[in-house]
Formats: sequence, structure tokens, C-alpha cells
Amino acid sequence: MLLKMLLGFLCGVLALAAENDTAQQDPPPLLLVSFDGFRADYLQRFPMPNLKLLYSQGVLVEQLTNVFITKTFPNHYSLVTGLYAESHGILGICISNMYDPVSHKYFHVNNDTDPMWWSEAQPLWLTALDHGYKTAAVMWPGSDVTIRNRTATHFFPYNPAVTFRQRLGNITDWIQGNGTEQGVKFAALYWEEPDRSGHIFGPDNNTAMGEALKEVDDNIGLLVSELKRTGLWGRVNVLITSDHGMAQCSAERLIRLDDCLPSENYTLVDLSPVTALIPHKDPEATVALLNKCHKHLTAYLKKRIPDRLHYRNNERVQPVILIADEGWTIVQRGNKLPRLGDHGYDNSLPSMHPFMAATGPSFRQGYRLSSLHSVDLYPLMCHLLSVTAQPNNGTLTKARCLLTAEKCWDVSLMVGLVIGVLLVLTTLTVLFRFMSSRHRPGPRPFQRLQVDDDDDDDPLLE
Ligand SMILES: *[C@@H]1O[C@H](CO)[C@@H](O)[C@H](O)[C@H]1NC(C)=O
Ligand SMILES: *[C@@H]1O[C@H](CO)[C@@H](O)[C@H](O)[C@H]1NC(C)=O
Ligand SMILES: *[C@@H]1O[C@H](CO)[C@@H](O)[C@H](O)[C@H]1NC(C)=O
Ligand SMILES: *[C@@H]1O[C@H](CO)[C@@H](O)[C@H](O)[C@H]1NC(C)=O
Ligand SMILES: *[C@@H]1O[C@H](CO)[C@@H](O)[C@H](O)[C@H]1NC(C)=O
Ligand SMILES: *[C@@H]1O[C@H](CO)[C@@H](O)[C@H](O)[C@H]1NC(C)=O
Ligand SMILES: *[C@@H]1O[C@H](CO)[C@@H](O)[C@H](O)[C@H]1NC(C)=O
Ligand SMILES: CC(=O)N[C@H]1CO[C@H](CO)[C@@H](O)[C@@H]1O
Ligand SMILES: [Zn+2]
Repeated sequence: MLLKMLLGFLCGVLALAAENDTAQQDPPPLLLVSFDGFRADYLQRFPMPNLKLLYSQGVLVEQLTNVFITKTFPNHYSLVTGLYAESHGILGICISNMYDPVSHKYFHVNNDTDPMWWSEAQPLWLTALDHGYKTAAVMWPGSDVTIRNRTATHFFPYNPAVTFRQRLGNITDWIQGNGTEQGVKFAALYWEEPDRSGHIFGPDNNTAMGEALKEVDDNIGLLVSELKRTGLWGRVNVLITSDHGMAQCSAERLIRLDDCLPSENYTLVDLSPVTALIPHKDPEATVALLNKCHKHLTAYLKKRIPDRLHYRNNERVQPVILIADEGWTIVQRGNKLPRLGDHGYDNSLPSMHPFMAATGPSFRQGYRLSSLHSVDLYPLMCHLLSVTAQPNNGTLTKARCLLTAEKCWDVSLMVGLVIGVLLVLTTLTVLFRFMSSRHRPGPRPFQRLQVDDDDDDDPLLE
């Protein structure tokens, strides 16, 4: 009887293992979608019926702690590499510049295809090629660059005039494949909103942001209906996320650099909300001067940039950076506010955080996590694709909880349990000690009969 049960159990385990093995040999395709500048709390502020339906059938991570600086290019590259900006080398840029002191090259958004900028890391659409998969990346930052001599199997040069429907249509075709062409296993899709509207109108404008997010939600509705129409729904894992949030700016919150330091005394590389500059004279003195400039501005010498920002160990980090407080805008001169909404600020600010929602055969249903690091999505995606991850700064520990096939130990519950057990044991020990010490002094009638009872007398234990 016992043997039978044991055998049954073993067979079950083996069957499960085999099942998982097949799943690992041919994992479902993965579609990664980014809606630029989707601040996490938009989900609470606006209806978003299609997105809410999607994660009610899947998982939601309410906030992602993204990487510093909280701009578009660094964060999109972190999503597909799992690296902090200092480790992947894309350190700046949304509307601004980056300078490489080794090659003396400047990076411009309209001319970012020099592989040099991107080749310090290898994005997932290339790593997945090594596993024999076809991949696609549409408008994702870096996708049209020949990185380490390769591109995704399919990609488009950046063109904001290509509609969401067109980008999506190409991707669903590529995932399906055809008689001659094997289907794509990993596809990344980028869309410009709600970032664009957030910059123009500011995130606090409910009317304008309501409209922008209605459009984003309509696109999510289109995504679901297209996946259903092509028979891919339920057969692909879909991961929807973003790069950063958005803060409200104001003409009343301007920091003028000309008030503190003459512009001929430095070379400006990037302006706001994180200013990068190269002082022409003594950097220490420049930083001391700039730190007295404005109470909402902090200046750092490169070597003193806080560890937690992971924004120091790279040649491309400039000698001096200035970080504005949330909602403050750094300008060189004048009273003109360039944008009503901006991002790039400290990545510990909730207003800078995006979210993540996912659904598909590998994800649990109706599950929520309050937070995750954005660099954790890379090891999660590698796991979903059974691709060996490149060295990265993320971890699967918490992200594992999002998956159906995984055992997930709630860390706080485990810690609570362990502490509880320890408490009970300690109490029992103390009680036992107390009792036995109370009993010991008094003469006990049968003392001589208790052979070897007293451990304290055992010489081996001394
Ligand atoms: C990028 O632009 C700069 C200046 O506009 C130019 O010198 C450089 O050759 C361009 N690089 C590429 C790869 O087009
Ligand atoms: C890239 O390809 C060129 C020629 O096509 C070759 O000379 C070069 O060594 C390759 N670089 C790498 C990193 O493989
Ligand atoms: C693919 O994108 C192109 C534009 O780049 C568009 O003309 C075409 O219709 C798209 N294909 C599908 C199936 O949507
Ligand atoms: C199959 O797909 C590839 C890539 O999308 C395309 O180039 C080719 O024309 C397609 N072949 C057929 C028969 O549709
Ligand atoms: C909000 O945006 C709308 C455009 O959608 C604009 O007409 C309105 O003036 C803006 N409101 C504020 C307070 O800026
Ligand atoms: C700016 O540069 C000029 C000329 O080199 C110098 O005289 C001046 O002291 C500098 N000012 C500051 C604040 O560093
Ligand atoms: C991030 O990962 C890279 C690659 O493994 C590593 O070189 C770097 O030290 C890591 N950064 C931190 C802060 O752990
Ligand atoms: C437990 C588990 O994930 N089982 C999966 C194993 O793989 C098959 C298909 O290959 C899936 O249908 C199972 O859901
Ligand atoms: Zn932006």
C-alpha cells in the first residue's frame, strides 16, 4: 500500500518534470510592449478598462523602481538588458545629449545609430538569437542599431508616423510566421504615448491626460483583439510596461544656472532635470559653488554620486552632475519653462515609477505585487524564453511569484513563521531552564537513581 502510494507520487513528480521540460524546450512567444512615460498612478486616476481587464486575467506589479536617470533611453535599455545605466552605457537622453570623452563623440537622438553607444551591453533580442529564435523589435530604443554586429531578425528604423496598428500588425505577422519563415519568439514594441502628452500638458492636467490615456487604453484593446483574431491570445505571454513616470513642472519652479556660474566656465552636456557639465576649472570649487546656488538643486562631483543611483562607474558620466528636486526645471537663463511635465529625477520618487502588467499561459491569474525593480524584468523574460541571461543586476526571487509553474514563498510570511517558531522555542527553553533550576537545589529523593541525568557533569561537554 505504502509502496503503491510512493510509486504514484514519484510518477506524478516525473510527469510534472516532463511537462515542464517540454514547456522549456518550446516556450510560448513573448511580446513586450512599452507605453513611454506611463506613470504608475495613472492606473488609479484614469479608467483604463482594457488594461484592467488584461491584468485581472493575469498579474499586475503596481510600481516598478526604475533606473536613474529616469529617462527614456537608459530605462528602455535596462528593460532589455537587466543592467543599471552605468553598466549598459546609455546614460542620458530623452530630448538631450550624451558625450563620450574617449571617442569625443556626441550622441543625438536623431542620430543614435552609432553602435559604439550601445555595444557595452547585449539586448534580449540578440541574446535570444543565440538560442536559435527569431526576434523582432519595433521602434524600441536601440532596435535599429547594429549592436555587436547584429540586429533583431525584424526591425523598423524609428519613424513616429508608423501607427500603433501598423507596428502591431507587423509583429503579429512575424510571431505567426508562415510556411517558409519560422515565427518570432521574442518581440518588443514601443509606443510614444502617454509620454508626449505628459510633457506638453503636464501629468496633473486631467482633461489632456484622460484623453491620452483613453487612446493608450484603446491601443491595448486593439492589441488584445488582434491577438484574438490571429489565434495568438492565450498562446503568447504579453508583458505591458513602461520606462518612467512624469512630474508636473511649473514656471514658478525654475533654477537658473547663470545666476550661479557663468556659462563660459563650463561645457553643458545635458540640461534637465539632471544637468551634466564639464567645468573648465577646478571641479571641486564648481561643485561647492553650485551647491550654494539653489535649495532645490544638488551638485555632485562624479566620484561622490551616491551608490544607490548606480550612475557613476562609466566613462560617459560627466565630471559634475546636478540633480533638481521633483518638479523643478534647470535652465541656463530666462523665465521660459520648456515643458509642463518632465522626468529624469531621482528614481526613488514614486512619480518617476512605471508599472507592469502581464498575461499569458505562464502567468498567474488575478495576482498582484506592490513593487519590483525594473531590472528584474530581464531575468524574468529570459526565464520565460528559457534563454540564458547575460550578467545583469536583476533577480528572479520576487518576480517568480508572478508565474503559475513556480513555487512562491512569501518572504514576509516566511520571516514571520521563522520568528514565531524561534520565539516559541526560546520561551520553552527559558521555561525549562527555569523549572529545572528551581528543582535542582532541593534534595531529591531518588537522586542516586538518575544515572547520567545531569549534563553539566559530563566532562566531554566541557
Ligand atoms: C551624427 O551627427 C554628428 C553631428 O551632427 C556627425 O558628426 C556624425 O557623423 C553623425 N554620426 C552618424 C553615425 O551619422
Ligand atoms: C563586425 O563585422 C566586421 C565586418 O563585417 C568585422 O570586421 C568586425 O570584426 C566585426 N565585429 C565584431 C565585434 O564581430
Ligand atoms: C507594417 O508596417 C508598414 C509600415 O512600416 C505598414 O505599411 C504595413 O501595413 C504594416 N503591416 C501590417 C500587417 O500592419
Ligand atoms: C513569410 O514571412 C517572411 C517574413 O515575414 C516574408 O518575407 C515572406 O514573404 C513570407 N512568405 C510568405 C509565403 O508569405
Ligand atoms: C489641459 O489641457 C487642455 C488640452 O487638453 C487645455 O485646453 C487646458 O488649458 C489644460 N489645462 C490646464 C490647467 O493647463
Ligand atoms: C569663470 O572663469 C573666469 C575666466 O577663467 C574666471 O576669472 C572666474 O573666476 C570663473 N568664475 C567662477 C565662478 O569659477
Ligand atoms: C551590475 O551587473 C554588472 C554585470 O554583471 C556588474 O558588472 C555590475 O557590477 C553590477 N552592478 C552592481 C551595482 O551590482
Ligand atoms: C505545470 C506546467 O507548467 N505545465 C505545463 C507544461 O507544459 C505544457 C505544454 O508543453 C503545458 O500545457 C502545461 O501547462
Ligand atoms: Zn519623455
